[in-house]
Amino acid sequence: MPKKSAPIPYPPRKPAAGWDSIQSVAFKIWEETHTGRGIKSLFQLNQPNGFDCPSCAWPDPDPSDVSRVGEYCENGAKAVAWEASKNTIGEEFFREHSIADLMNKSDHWLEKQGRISQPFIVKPGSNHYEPLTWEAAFSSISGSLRQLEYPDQALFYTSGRTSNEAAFLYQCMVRQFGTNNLPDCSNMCHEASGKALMETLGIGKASVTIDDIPKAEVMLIFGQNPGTNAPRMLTALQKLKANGGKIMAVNPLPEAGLMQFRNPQKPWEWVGKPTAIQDLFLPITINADWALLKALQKLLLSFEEENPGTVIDKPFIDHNTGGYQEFIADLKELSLEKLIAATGLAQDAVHEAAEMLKGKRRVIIAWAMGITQHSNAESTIREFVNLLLMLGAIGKEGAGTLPVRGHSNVQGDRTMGIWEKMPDAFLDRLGKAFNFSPPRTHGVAAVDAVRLMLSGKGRFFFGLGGNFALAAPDTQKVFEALRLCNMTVQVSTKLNRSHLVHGKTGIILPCLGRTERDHTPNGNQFVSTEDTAGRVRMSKGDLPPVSKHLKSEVEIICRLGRELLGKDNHTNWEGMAENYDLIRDKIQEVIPGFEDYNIRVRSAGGFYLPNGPREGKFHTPSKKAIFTVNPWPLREKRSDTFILMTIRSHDQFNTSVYGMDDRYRGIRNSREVVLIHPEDMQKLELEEGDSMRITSHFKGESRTLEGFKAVPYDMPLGTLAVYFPEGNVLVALDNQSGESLCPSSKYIEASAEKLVLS
Ligand SMILES: Nc1nc2c(c(=O)[nH]1)N[C@H]1C(S)=C(S)[C@@H](COP(=O)(O)OP(=O)(O)OC[C@H]3O[C@@H](n4cnc5c(=O)[nH]c(N)nc54)[C@H](O)[C@@H]3O)O[C@H]1N2
Ligand SMILES: Nc1nc2c(c(=O)[nH]1)N[C@H]1C(S)=C(S)[C@@H](COP(=O)(O)OP(=O)(O)OC[C@H]3O[C@@H](n4cnc5c(=O)[nH]c(N)nc54)[C@H](O)[C@@H]3O)O[C@H]1N2
Ligand SMILES: [Mo]
Repeated sequence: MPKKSAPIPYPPRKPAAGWDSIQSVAFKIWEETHTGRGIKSLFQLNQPNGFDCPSCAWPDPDPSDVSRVGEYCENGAKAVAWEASKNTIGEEFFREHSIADLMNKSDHWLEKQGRISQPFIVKPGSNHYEPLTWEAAFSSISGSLRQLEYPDQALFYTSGRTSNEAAFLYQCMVRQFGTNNLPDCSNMCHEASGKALMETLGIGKASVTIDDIPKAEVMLIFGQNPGTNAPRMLTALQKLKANGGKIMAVNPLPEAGLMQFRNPQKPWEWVGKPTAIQDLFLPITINADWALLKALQKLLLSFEEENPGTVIDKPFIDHNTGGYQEFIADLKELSLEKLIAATGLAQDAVHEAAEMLKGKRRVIIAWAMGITQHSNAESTIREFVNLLLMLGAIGKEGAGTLPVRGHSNVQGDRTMGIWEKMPDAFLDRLGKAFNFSPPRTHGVAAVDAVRLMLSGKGRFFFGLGGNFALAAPDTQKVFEALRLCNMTVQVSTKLNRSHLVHGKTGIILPCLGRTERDHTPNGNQFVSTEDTAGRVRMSKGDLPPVSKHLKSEVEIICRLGRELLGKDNHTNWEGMAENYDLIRDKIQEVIPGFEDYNIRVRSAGGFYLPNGPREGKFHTPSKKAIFTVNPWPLREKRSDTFILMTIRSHDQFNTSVYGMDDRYRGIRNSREVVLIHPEDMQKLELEEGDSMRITSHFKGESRTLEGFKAVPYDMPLGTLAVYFPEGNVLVALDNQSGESLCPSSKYIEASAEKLVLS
């Protein structure tokens, strides 16, 4: 049972998935596609020979386990329907709507207009997009790039929907142009996980596969809302429960998806009693997870001292790890009372959590943005590793790390070299395979990209997917930064804010989506992606493209590569644009683990990339897993302020807003809300629905959001939540982790008051 200060009748909590979600999907598909374009594609979704779901990065089951009616969830289905829309944006649309007019429309309205059907340009001084040919687009973009004084004035952003093939060619083109400025959405997402895991375990990825989950005795889920953001994970959790495993959820909010679940693939579960997913819910204070982990470690150590040899896996530690003595010495210095007080949790609840772990070896820790989007995220993640290592819970079935990735191919993009600081070994092999000398100076990550543009040194911005203007922190500064560029280019499927906040010249290049057929003179092509568990699989769209003027991301990059790098450039851009096997041959040459890529990617279910910790091997400099000492990292705040987090609703995929409801949280018809505890409402003399003013504070600067309505919510005292991306206006650019540079989108110190309208 949640330990909380007062019972709260509101809002109603709904079981995740089940009949409601089936109705909701049916509605979206009808609304978006009219003719069943979306329904046809649902049957192809995550099938071994279909396309990879464009929504989250949750792994597919093995081919033998895949449901024949489609391996999908409500939110995957919404993402497909959203992309498979029959509506298009053409010349008339931009003639009718000026950019200033479109700036007044909501983000939902913009994307709702349908797919962009041809390239468009807004010329210096103009307020309207107008059509341009692909030839003119490539020549204008390469002209602008060639005019730069040096290559590091250009920024090449990537969002995580980009395929392996497109991402690999993109970084190859960018590095041949001469820069490592390859910021990506991962910089604002799981960057801290990659860093902390690489240091301690030798690989920045999950150590478990989907098959490990049902085998775990205990699964801890920190700072994640799987019911909304990785719904197919609930099916795996249901299997774990059926096997007698226990689930502990650590989250300031009681998220419905973890409270109750009905499997959308099993109609017989749509009625009747839903499965309770979590066994223990710990409603932690925002960002106090580090303190909880230290408290659990201390309690486990005391259990071990009472019954030596039953809790801590000494043989595992002696054989496989380094740094244990220093870790224990530091742990003993900490005060249990002080740690528990910092968590905001009841003492009993923390003891219950420790009891749940006592004597267990098969333990998995999963986490997402509630952990990574903090200035001290890396310390928390290193404590996950410390806890797992104490129990010997790594490198065996049913045990290990599970950072749950966001975008469907964000992990693959990084494997392909989308990183501002790829190691020298990768650059050496890339240079050899393409006969050039890659630049060695590190590039900039997302937040530094904004700083570079603001300083006037970043003059050109290229976005391969995504919506940088709204996804990056400090909306006003990002807008300012993009507007300072000579040119901004966006490769996109749908209209978004980043098209309206443009450089002196702005260009939109419309591309094929995952669901669509990618036909070249060499026949239909497929691409590939890597999921959260490191499995690579093919993705082949089947729908006819919504417009004949669309190009694949691969072709766009190849055409630009040729135009930019000139006729004498040795890369076979033309060949690779028509035959993606040639790209995969090059990937195989450059990146370890892709041996026989073209053969293995064609096998049902694809193949797993090598993963050291999964096999009990740690590729750190000492070849051991590393215990770390992480000094008290929690921030102090003023007693009269709140800590605010920015979260996702059930009706959005990042900045793509499908609708105004957040069904599982019982919120309807509006995203302009502030979730707040009823006692805090009383203190501020707020009634439900009153307008609020939120002022965030960071290093003497303040930022304001006005007019959002108060919604009483079951959450810890002193915390607030607003939705991302609306809340980004409150996130200071400098409010970021010093290690991975990830913005602290879940920790915004803010004051709140009732907005009195005069
Ligand atoms: N349908 C859908 N699916 C998605 C996305 C989407 O927008 N829509 N986005 C995709 C992407 S890119 C990503 S990265 C993932 C994001 O998936 P999530 O990480 O689940 O997304 P968020 O809504 O950001 O939620 C974070 C959770 O962390 C909790 N939280 C906040 N602060 C803290 C804290 O300090 N400690 C703890 N323990 N918990 C905290 C919040 O209450 C919330 O439940 O989902 C992916 N999948
Ligand atoms: N305050 C706050 N800020 C955050 C977060 C948060 O929780 N709070 N989360 C962060 C996280 S985890 C992430 S991952 C980032 C997300 O940042 P991004 O990845 O930049 O944003 P998205 O909203 O996913 O991008 C949506 C756009 O992508 C385009 N698109 C969709 N499909 C395709 C495709 O197949 N190809 C191409 N080329 N384009 C396509 C469409 O035009 C659509 O409008 O935001 C980050 N920002
Ligand atoms: Mo993400």
